[in-house]
Amino acid sequence: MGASASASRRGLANSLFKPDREYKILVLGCMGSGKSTLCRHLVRIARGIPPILPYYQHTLQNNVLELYKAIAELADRMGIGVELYEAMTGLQQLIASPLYNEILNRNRRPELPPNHAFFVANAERILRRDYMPTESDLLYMYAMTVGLDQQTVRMHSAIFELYELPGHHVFRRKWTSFLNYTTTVIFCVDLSELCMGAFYSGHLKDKTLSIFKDLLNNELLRKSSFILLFNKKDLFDEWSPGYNFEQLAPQMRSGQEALSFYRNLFLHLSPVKKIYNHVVSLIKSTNLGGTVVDSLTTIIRSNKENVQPL
Ligand SMILES: Nc1nc2c(ncn2[C@@H]2O[C@H](COP(=O)(O)OP(=O)(O)OP(=O)(O)O)[C@@H](O)[C@H]2O)c(=O)[nH]1
Ligand SMILES: [Mg+2]
Repeated sequence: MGASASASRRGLANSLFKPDREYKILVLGCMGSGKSTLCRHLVRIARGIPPILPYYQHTLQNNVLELYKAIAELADRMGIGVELYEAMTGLQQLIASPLYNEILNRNRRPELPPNHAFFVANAERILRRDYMPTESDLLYMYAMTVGLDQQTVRMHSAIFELYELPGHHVFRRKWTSFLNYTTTVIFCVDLSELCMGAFYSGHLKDKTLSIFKDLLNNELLRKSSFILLFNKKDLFDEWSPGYNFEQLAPQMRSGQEALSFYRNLFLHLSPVKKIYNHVVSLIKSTNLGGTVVDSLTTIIRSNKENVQPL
């Protein structure tokens, strides 16, 4: 986005937000759908200063070690390369062996941790003793959120209380306690799920849609507005070619058709509420937090009377 566009957005937002008003934003979605990644984007935009990078060193190194374990276990389950990996002493040999490629060739990517390709490519650098994370490394990092993650950010003279609630099903049972006085729910949907068997017949079946439906129907969120972020478009684009989407609905011929169909299922859940929505890749494009800020601005402008400050 150019300087003048962001300046005009800032001007618009400044005229809409009352300086001393606070807005409660709840970031929800299934486990791993991108909630923390989004919050980091928003905080980065709002504060304008880089995160404290050394703080994330061990999490990223742990992501590499988790990957090592996952490759070895998956290879074991697939009955390949057992001898190979037993004879190996470290991650680099494991990755350099034909084993990882064989897993990819047999299309078992969804069973590995998210963004394994990034961690495979950068394993050596990340495991170095003097490793210092970069800001772009942080985009690929995964640490399950436990409990409540809350940050206060000031954007355009409005104060946002940003709450991320964890997506794991054990924690989802507690979401209800946090719904009151919510201005806006930002709900993240992981599009890569559409290319996983479990989405059609396993534990992911009807899950994300029904969670979102329950939120829409929740009395505590009656006055809240909703932003849907269909995230991980990059992974979807990588995995969807050749995938059989007829499992989703008959005559789905391409990934694009499947994505539109799935998106409409969400958007048609509420005939009355306008649901703002974006298809994004939180790790590939810049200014994605800005996309969300634009929607928040529009919501607050169009619902000035209805949207509740805290
Ligand atoms: N490829 C890709 N990966 C993404 C994208 N957005 C997030 N991720 C990755 O997905 C993983 C999970 O992201 P998080 O933001 O931690 O997910 P979360 O929703 O906070 O997960 P929980 O806290 O466990 O509920 C991380 O490894 C991110 O790097 C995206 O657009 N594309
Ligand atoms: Mg999280």
